[in-house]
Amino acid sequence: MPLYGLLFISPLDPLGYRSSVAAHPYVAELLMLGMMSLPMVGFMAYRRHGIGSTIEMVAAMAIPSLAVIGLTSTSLIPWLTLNTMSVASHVAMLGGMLLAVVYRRAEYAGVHAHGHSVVEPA
Ligand SMILES: [Cu+2]
Repeated sequence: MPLYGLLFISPLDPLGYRSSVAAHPYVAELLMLGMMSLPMVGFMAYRRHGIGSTIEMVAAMAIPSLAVIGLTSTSLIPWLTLNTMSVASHVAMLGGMLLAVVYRRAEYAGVHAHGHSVVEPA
């Protein structure tokens, strides 16, 4: 998110990118999803999680977020508007991540036994 935010304050294009994403909120939300997924891939690699777990975590972020974006575009839910889409998308994303962690709690909780070097007590 911080890197994504930097896109909005480029001295080379102080208004161009900001105004173009403001005009295309769905594209902006999809870009946000990408810009939050990439660091997650890096973090999962840093934590030595496998490619399967990484794909699962990114899916857990993306699927709820994409569902919110899709639902927003249908106008089926009165409170889900372009004004609330981003917050709802992030809440859904957090919920998806939480579900993934709870579902794989043995992998995410406690001692990592899948590649991390664990410091043994002296
Ligand atoms: Cu975000």
